[in-house]
Amino acid sequence: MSIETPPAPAPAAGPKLNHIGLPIVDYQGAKSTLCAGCGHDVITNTIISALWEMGVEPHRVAKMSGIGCSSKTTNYFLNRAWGFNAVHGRMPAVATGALLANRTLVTVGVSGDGDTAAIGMGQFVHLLRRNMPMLYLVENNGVYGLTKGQFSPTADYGSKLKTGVVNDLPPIDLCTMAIELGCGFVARSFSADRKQLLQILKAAVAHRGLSLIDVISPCVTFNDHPGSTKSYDYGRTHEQPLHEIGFVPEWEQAAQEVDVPAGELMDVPMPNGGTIKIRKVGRDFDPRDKAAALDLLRVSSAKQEFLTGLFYVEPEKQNFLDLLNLGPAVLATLPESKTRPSRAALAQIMDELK
Ligand SMILES: Cc1ncc(C[n+]2csc(CCOP(=O)(O)OP(=O)(O)O)c2C)c(N)n1
Ligand code: SF4
Ligand SMILES: [Mg+2]
Repeated sequence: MSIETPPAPAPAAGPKLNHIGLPIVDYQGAKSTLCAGCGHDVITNTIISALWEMGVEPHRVAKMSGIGCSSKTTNYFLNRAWGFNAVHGRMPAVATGALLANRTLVTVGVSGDGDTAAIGMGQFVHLLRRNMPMLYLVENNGVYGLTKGQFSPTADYGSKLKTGVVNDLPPIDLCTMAIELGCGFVARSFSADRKQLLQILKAAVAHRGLSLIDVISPCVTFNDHPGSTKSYDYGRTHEQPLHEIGFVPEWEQAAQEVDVPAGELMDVPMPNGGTIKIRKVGRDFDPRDKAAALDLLRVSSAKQEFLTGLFYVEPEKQNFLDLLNLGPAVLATLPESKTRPSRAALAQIMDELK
């Protein structure tokens, strides 16, 4: 009698891993407590996808935020990262301190239009001017969602609250301001345009200076009605993508180059690796041209257009840490003997002051 060997069981199909060997679950966070349908939650999921696809190591990320529904976002991704939920509008100062102490952190800041453009404006402008190497994403719904839907400084002139109140003040355009103040990566997207947002996020993570992404993110509870210019309906019917955009990281570059038709794309190589690929949609626009970007935004905001895409990129721009000429040492890990003067040195200083 012959005994047949049973076939070996097929290996169990495990979860898909990114290029550093981690499943996407390692990039997830706590369960969201925001209103069902809030644009901010779509952005959270897109941030998770972008960081996973880029193979960012979760323990190297510092998540920074202020106060608002938007600022809660950082709790909903990357459970294994560092995080600091700052006072309303004060995230830039905290992020600056964290980056100075440890320049190796991948810093992801999430803020709101109120947190950034109202109470936090004084801090935000200096973050732009300093070109701090971090991602700064504004979840822009035109209202203070957490405090029940008052207009914020990014609300469009003439847009209406649910109560019928009309906004009679002009908006602050965060993208124009960012370009003017020296930010080297400036983009706008729409939370319902997940495909575009994902590519912009990946390129922003690859940028070695400050990346500002202004994402229109509808507040379904207070600003998603007819008369609002930050609603899902308004966004879907008015969004005008400037171009099609893609980001190809270094490790995918070789495969991608095979099927790209010559002459169709504009390539923007990034100094730390990877390439932004831009395909024109109608108009000729080069996001490396600062004057053209400012002109484009001036004309489009005067017409109250909802333009999305990468408006400006200056890949080689020096960031704050370059400008300070900080050496490679990570201050947070230096021994105390190197970071504080000795008792004798302090005593000598005191003697000199007598
Ligand atoms: C110092 C201080 N002032 C005011 C408030 C009240 N407050 C909390 S969140 C918020 C506005 C949040 O708006 P935004 O940043 O647009 O976030 P959203 O909730 O719309 O996502 C305000 C005014 C506060 N928490 N702290
Ligand atoms: S109030 Fe608005 S911004 Fe806040 S969670 Fe609800 S829908 Fe989102
Ligand atoms: Mg808001």
